[in-house]
Amino acid sequence: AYVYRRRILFFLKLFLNLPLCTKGDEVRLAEEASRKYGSPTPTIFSKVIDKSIPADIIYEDEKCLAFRDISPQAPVHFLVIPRVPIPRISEARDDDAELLGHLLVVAKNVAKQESLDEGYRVVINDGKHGSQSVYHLHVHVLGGRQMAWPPG
Ligand code: DGP
Repeated sequence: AYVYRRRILFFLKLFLNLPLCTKGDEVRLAEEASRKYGSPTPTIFSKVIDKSIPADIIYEDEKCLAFRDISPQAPVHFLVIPRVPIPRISEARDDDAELLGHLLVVAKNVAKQESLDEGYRVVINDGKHGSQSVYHLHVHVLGGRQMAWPPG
């Protein structure tokens, strides 16, 4: 009965929890992720890259991918990630400059492809205080509504 209950909880978490994340959950996820940082376990984004889990990929090239965020915070919300698993922006090396520039160029091009003609926001969360929850560098692009400032 215990194993059965664990399995039910696992599937509930898998199919219900993730898409229903609240802001509080994001902070909790970030705290959990920051504790795990340094683990050799590939992140969920490695699985997006190797296509072992489904994602709505809207652009890809030899260096990066763009795909829609599973928990969109705006009418348009996509992520741009490098294929190489840099855990976070603060861990990028100075000689990653070309790759980092490429991610921004792709963010700009995909925003145009998504018709974000009125503007959009580009965000990189870093570490616990930045509420980073997935330790594979990603650039958020959010648009399709008026953004507020300052962010929470
Ligand atoms: P951050 O808090 O900056 O680490 O943002 C991580 C984002 O990644 C968050 O907005 C939700 C999104 N995300 C997490 N897991 C998945 C997934 O499996 N697929 C997709 N498409 N997005 C995901």
